[in-house]
Amino acid sequence: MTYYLTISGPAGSGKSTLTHALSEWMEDNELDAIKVNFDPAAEVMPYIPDVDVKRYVNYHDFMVKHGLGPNGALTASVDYLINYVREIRDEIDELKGNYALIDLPGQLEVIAFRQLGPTILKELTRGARSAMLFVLDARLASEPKSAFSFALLALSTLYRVSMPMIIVLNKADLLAEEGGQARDLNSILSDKVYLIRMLSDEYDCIDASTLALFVDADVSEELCKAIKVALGREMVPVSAKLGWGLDDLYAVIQRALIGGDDFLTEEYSSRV
Ligand SMILES: Nc1nc2c(ncn2[C@@H]2O[C@H](COP(=O)(O)OP(=O)(O)O)[C@@H](O)[C@H]2O)c(=O)[nH]1
Ligand SMILES: [Mg+2]
Repeated sequence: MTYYLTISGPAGSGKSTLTHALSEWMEDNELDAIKVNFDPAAEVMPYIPDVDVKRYVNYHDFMVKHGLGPNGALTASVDYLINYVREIRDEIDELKGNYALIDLPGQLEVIAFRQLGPTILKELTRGARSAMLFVLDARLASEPKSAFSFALLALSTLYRVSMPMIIVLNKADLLAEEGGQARDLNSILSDKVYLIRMLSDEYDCIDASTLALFVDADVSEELCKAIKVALGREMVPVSAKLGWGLDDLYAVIQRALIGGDDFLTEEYSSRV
């Protein structure tokens, strides 16, 4: 049984870098990771995909033959994948990996704001245990306004896809002190990253109202409360670039998929 991890988040947050880093971490821990490029427009990737949707759709064709701009062509080519989702799933299943890492397109609206994106993901992961890693740039999440908009993006994605979501705060290296280490990333970041602070139990949403983020201070406070309830889950700081925090991320993935701390997956592992 292959577990599916779909990797989503705003453009440039580090989805592809994380796909690469997590697959290497898994391989080092004797788990087979299948890397799936699910972005028809991806040109350079930090890894060699085992399965690549570019085999099924040609993004440039959509621009040239249909006269679409870059965004329109991406949306159209992802929608078009609905015709091939079975084949893609078969391709992944044939590789019999422990995990399939699905590196989703940078344009979040394809998944979060459209109909077909979530349908495709549902078809792709049908019957398999799956979770979504929602990758955010920790440095951007340090600023209250961006933290609110990230939280709302995560929420609108969560409402679209029916799978557990793990928020990954990437690029922790940019916030760690000079010479900082992977150890204790949480404590390094919890002061600096507003999104972590805001979702912590200690944070009183009345503080959000004093930041006057929205037109009405009460709206900021109520929204903060609602976000805490809806999104109040573990967030994992990592650096995909330096490989920090991946052990912790894997433990959270295990809890989301299996509900336990068991290190190994059920089948296919080269260890069992
Ligand atoms: N400093 C730092 N840069 C990162 C990290 N992860 C990704 N990046 C950089 O962020 C940029 C976007 O990364 P990419 O993986 O292509 O993002 P994607 O669009 O979400 O797939 C690249 O220049 C990466 O090298 C990280 O953990 N730390
Ligand atoms: Mg990418």
